[in-house]
Amino acid sequence: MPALVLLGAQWGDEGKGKATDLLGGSVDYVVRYQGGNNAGHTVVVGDQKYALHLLPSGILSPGCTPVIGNGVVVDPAVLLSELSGLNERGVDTSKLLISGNAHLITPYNVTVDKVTERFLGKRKIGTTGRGIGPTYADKINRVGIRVQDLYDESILEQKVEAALEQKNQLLAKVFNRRAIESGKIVEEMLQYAEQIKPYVADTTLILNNAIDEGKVVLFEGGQGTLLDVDHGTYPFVTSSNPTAGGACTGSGVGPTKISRVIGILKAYTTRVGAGPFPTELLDEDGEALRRIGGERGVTTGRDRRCGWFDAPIARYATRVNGLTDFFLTKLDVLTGWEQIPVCVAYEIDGKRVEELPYNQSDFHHAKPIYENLPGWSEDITKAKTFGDLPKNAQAYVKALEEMSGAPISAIGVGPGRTETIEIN
Ligand code: 2SA
Ligand code: GDP
Ligand code: MG
Repeated sequence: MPALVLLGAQWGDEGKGKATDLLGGSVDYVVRYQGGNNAGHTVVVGDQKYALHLLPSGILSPGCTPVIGNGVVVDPAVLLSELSGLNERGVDTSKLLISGNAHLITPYNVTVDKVTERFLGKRKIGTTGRGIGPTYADKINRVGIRVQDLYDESILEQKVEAALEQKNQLLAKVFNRRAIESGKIVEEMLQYAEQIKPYVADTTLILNNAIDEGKVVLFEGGQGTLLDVDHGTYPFVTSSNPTAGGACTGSGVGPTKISRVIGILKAYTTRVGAGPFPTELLDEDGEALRRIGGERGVTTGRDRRCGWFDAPIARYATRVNGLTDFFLTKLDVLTGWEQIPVCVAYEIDGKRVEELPYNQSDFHHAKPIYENLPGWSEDITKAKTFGDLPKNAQAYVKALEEMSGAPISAIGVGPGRTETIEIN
């Protein structure tokens, strides 16, 4: 198994951090390939809880080399504070590698993110306000600042000036804000340069060499399939590619090296931020899922929107990612419901539709068609094998597997490392 991808099958927060950590002991490298510190990945080890935003979850596995790939956007201040926070808790972070080609989130990117959201008002995306979209916009506009630019002051100055020229006009004319001084930005970015230097590397070369030597590389996605800028619910998406193809472009490892793509799938559905969500529950069931599942943003602290499982979304994730298998998470959260509705298809303008519609308006109008599956009331958090689960819980898992189009190879029954059922 040279390389595998682990990614979110829904709108993020499916439990990718826990799943990555679970595999961390058997892989040599864990690579973030997109996104930045908008991600919030929770890992619970014994009585310790870690919330990772930018660093790969593999950083908590001692034998594993964590890598920030070229496709990631890096806020240097956040990077350094996350590293020192982990060091204070005794975690060794010295093996970290950061691609010199990764783009840097600058203070003006954060400003533009926040100002744009305010300007959009009711039509806002509900971003995390971490500067993610504007940094990727600069990358595509070819006015981005990369990690390697920190090590050539005159290049850094020229690039920051170029990036600010248009922005300052926009800030002044449209948003009525003061111009941002390039000198101050350069000064701030240079402060971080020396501290980051030991980690900077040609990560593409290192990862390809590692794979050639038989090492195992795990690509850890941030956010989820429906937040993908190409395949998600555009424009209510993040600005990168969490889907499987992003692992290749975001790391410089070719698709022929990847033999397994695992979709992390929550036993119900959640979403943070704005945008369509057919199975969303605005009643006491939604409130109960949020409370029992602890559904609150790990980065922004926002309440997550909650709803029942949506099978067309799972099938879509199987398709666009070429999933080989699923890890089903948070099954324990559903304990106690007499009946559990599952969305099997949509009704759109009076017609039954089996698959996720590509048309944005159709998805906005999609009404879920539910099938009720019988629930269970027994505590399942101590279950170690599939056979330990109550019959109705087994049937729920089997039904989801059938509807989703790929086998379920693990089931989460609690947040802890050991609260997982592996299925061979
Ligand atoms: P951005 O900041 O430009 O990426 O926001 C664009 C949309 O992407 C959503 N998004 C997320 N959705 C779920 N989880 C994310 N990470 C945090 C978490 C979120 C948090 O683990 O809980 O703390 O709020 C994440 N990151 C981005 C975002 O809500 C917008 O809809
Ligand atoms: P990620 O962004 O996909 O890594 O997920 P988050 O960390 O944002 O949110 C998932 C939450 O669910 C975290 O609080 C995890 O500790 C928790 N979690 C993960 N798997 C399970 C599970 O199987 N059961 C329960 N109850 N909690 C889980
Ligand atoms: Mg999260």
